[in-house]
Amino acid sequence: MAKAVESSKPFNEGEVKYYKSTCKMCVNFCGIKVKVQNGVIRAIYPDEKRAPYFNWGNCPKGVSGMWNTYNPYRLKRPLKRTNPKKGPNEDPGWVEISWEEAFNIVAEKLKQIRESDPRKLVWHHGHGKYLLDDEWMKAFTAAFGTPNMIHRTTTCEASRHVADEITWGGHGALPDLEYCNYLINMGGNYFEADQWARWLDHATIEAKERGMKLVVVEPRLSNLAAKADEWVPIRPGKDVLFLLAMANVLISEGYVDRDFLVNYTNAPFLVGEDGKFLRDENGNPLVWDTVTNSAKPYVEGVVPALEGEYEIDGKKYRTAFQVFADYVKDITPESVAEECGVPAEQIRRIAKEFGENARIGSTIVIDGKELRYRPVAIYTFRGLSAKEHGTQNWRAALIVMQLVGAIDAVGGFLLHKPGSEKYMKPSKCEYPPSRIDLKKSVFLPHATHDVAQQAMFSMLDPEKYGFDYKPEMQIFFATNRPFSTSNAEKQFEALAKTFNVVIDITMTETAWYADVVFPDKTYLEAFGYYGGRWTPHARHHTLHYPIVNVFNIPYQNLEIMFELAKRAGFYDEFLEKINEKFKFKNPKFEKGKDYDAKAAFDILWRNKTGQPIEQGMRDGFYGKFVSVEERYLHGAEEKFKGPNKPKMHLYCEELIHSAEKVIELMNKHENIRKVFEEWYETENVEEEVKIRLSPIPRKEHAYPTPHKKAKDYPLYLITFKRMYRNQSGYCNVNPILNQVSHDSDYNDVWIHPETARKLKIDDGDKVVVESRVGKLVAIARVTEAIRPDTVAISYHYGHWSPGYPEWARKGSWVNKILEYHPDMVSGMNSFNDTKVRIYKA
Ligand SMILES: Nc1nc2c(c(=O)[nH]1)N[C@H]1C(S)=C(S)[C@@H](COP(=O)(O)OP(=O)(O)OC[C@H]3O[C@@H](n4cnc5c(=O)[nH]c(N)nc54)[C@H](O)[C@@H]3O)O[C@H]1N2
Ligand SMILES: Nc1nc2c(c(=O)[nH]1)N[C@H]1C(S)=C(S)[C@@H](COP(=O)(O)OP(=O)(O)OC[C@H]3O[C@@H](n4cnc5c(=O)[nH]c(N)nc54)[C@H](O)[C@@H]3O)O[C@H]1N2
Ligand code: SF4
Ligand SMILES: [Mo]
Repeated sequence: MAKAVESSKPFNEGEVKYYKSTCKMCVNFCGIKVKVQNGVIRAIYPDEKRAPYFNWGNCPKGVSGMWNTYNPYRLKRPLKRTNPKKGPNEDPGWVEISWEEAFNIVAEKLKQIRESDPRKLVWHHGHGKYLLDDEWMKAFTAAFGTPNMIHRTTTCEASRHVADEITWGGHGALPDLEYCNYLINMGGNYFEADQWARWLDHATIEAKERGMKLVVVEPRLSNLAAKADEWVPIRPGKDVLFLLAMANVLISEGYVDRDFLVNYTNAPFLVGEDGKFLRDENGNPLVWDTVTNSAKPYVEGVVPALEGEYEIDGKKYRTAFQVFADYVKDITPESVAEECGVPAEQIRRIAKEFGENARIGSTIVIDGKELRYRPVAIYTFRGLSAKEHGTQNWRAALIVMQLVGAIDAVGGFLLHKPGSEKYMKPSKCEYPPSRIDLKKSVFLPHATHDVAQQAMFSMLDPEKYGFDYKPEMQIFFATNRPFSTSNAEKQFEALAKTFNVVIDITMTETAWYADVVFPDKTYLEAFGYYGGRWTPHARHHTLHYPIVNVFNIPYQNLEIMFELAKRAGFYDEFLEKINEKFKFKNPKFEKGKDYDAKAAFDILWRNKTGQPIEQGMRDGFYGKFVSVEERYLHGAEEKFKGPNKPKMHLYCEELIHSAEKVIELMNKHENIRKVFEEWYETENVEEEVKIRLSPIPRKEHAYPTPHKKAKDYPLYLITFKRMYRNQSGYCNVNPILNQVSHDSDYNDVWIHPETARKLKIDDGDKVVVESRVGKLVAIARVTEAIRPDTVAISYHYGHWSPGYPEWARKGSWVNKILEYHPDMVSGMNSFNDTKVRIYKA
């Protein structure tokens, strides 16, 4: 192991020092206090100074994070492949090379590609975004000249973001837990995962102690569901039916915030029979003015009608609200109960409780300001979004919250930076696609986030998607991408065809396919920045910096990028792009000058916080609390309220325009239709496009492709994360986390006792779980914490890279049996839609 350990004095002698820093074992960016003695990290504690901003404690990953840094299986020196053949069973024939040689090999390749066609470089990062902030990578790829920089968002939660963006022009929102009285959580798994977990955990418990009711709607009894007042074990994928039925009850029982819908949303806009808005000659959408009884733009003096049908120039128009109300009129709780697997009375009661608790019309005075008070919210993370119809699922929840006016009200659902109209327009439906991930192309028209899983599929057959180029080189920075997607084995085939560079801390499966591997420093050894997690009451920036350097690694990630840019001849362009992307004002990067990580992060920290880097290295963060004004009056209130303002989208008309464009292009280019036929296993593609790009969520969105097509596979498969593991890599080589959480060669598969009995499976039996794309072995865990028609297997396990020690290669790789049917709106990868059968191994 490390020299530092061998030469250290006895464990508890010597001066003790504490360093305030930021944990990057996951994406919560918690405050930590690192205890160092004799130059060795002895313990990690939560930082009490960070508690008012975010985390009160740390999770098991956080407190054992040093075991990842003091890990003998880390990458320590650059490696070069000597066997050109790539495969899971091919020995790469690694040889250790000098940093000098590694930089030169990679820079040479970069130079070649930049001269021939820079688009042939594809850059991927995952956790790398959060180690550094992705503007650095955007600058690197822009300076190089490739459009192909791909973050992981569609393998994460992109459809939730896109639903937010097309509805309110921004993404990221939180329940206002300090005031909320009724929270419905639809599969947000924040006692095991989630990106805001270390705030949501204590904020939820405090809210519950204050009397908030918590209802968890989820097929699996998550750790959060176990703490809820009510667990509603819904059938996977049917949440959209539950939500539409809630809307039915809210409307029929009169729990409708008419003032909110008229003044903040496009609910009063007039919709024609083609589904499009009636507009004036300037393109302004029209409402029915009840003062003059005529169609007008919503300007001063106009009082729009919320509901109704109107005849204008011989044509019929209904308000958008009326279109939605008519659609859900027959979607009663009784009509969806069986499909949801939830009794009608329960759906009806929850809807009424939600409506009642919303206190429509009420206000509250805080700090002398009278504010809208609607203390109800719906929350999710990947529960509603990690699916083929993820965007429409979350749209349904956003509509329910609009109906009762809970958006941006005290106790309701608080938006983060709403109102960007660029998101609320029809897509340009680019064809041929410029980016290898098909982002914003005709295939995935509203994919405003990077389509992580698609790049490999595109590379396997570029002509199919209309590309006129074929990538030749891929760089992976802190991501084990192909391992974490659907149909994961297939993903690796594309990796065998390109020149690959991996910057990581362990020999991941992706690294196993590399030509050159660069070791990286960990978050306890390197500088790193990320804008911290906002909460309703605070904002903060987070920093980490070198505390130790266990293997004396000379460069960290950003420095590797600087070095490559220098040697490949685009260093000055890189620096210029950094200034541009970050919008640096003072200080800025200067052309021709050398920067190490400290100097670079000093520039960043000063621009972000106005403080020198020494402040960040003392506190690990820089934060401020927000005023009541900022918290409640700068969001929806400022952007959408009243006449002459853009409106929040109850009705996403833009999707109809996008659908028209998709169909037009599809009729010109046969290959587009072919791709849709393959993705969605249908010949009626036109109808399918219209349903997927529908302006309001529909019943059809409860039926992802495998639910319709995998007839011989009776059980729903869902996946989830575990508290002791992070993502696809590096907790498996943390001996504490590995042993504590998992000492079996296989994952558990959760099976309900009734199902187990029928299948003659006992607790602890070895079983085969088989889908249409693959099978795996798992251990039956017979439990009432799952629905009888559903089984659940966790992510994170089943590593097979021979670069990991044997004990780190345990568990079952669930991703290899997940089917791939992307969400047409957002490009989201499908994680929770697969159907399986199970039998004894
Ligand atoms: N079945 C199933 N699949 C899932 C999920 C699920 O819940 N179920 N979750 C999905 C989600 S939400 C996501 S975001 C994706 C994530 O999937 P990935 O893209 O695979 O995960 P990342 O977090 O991006 O990458 C983690 C990588 O960063 C490396 N790393 C860690 N620290 C450092 C460092 O300091 N420097 C460098 N260079 N490397 C470092 C790790 O070793 C590891 O290889 O997986 C998705 N896949
Ligand atoms: N410990 C740990 N924490 C992490 C991470 C990690 O890897 N490990 N990763 C981080 C990242 S990148 C992310 S994106 C977040 C993800 O955080 P979450 O989204 O909160 O966690 P997941 O476990 O991915 O969420 C899937 C949840 O959806 C439920 N679910 C599945 N199908 C359905 C359905 O049809 N309906 C409903 N209602 N629920 C369903 C599952 O039971 C599961 O609890 O976690 C972050 N935090
Ligand atoms: S929740 Fe994430 S950031 Fe916080 S301590 Fe745990 S691993 Fe670290
Ligand atoms: Mo994620």
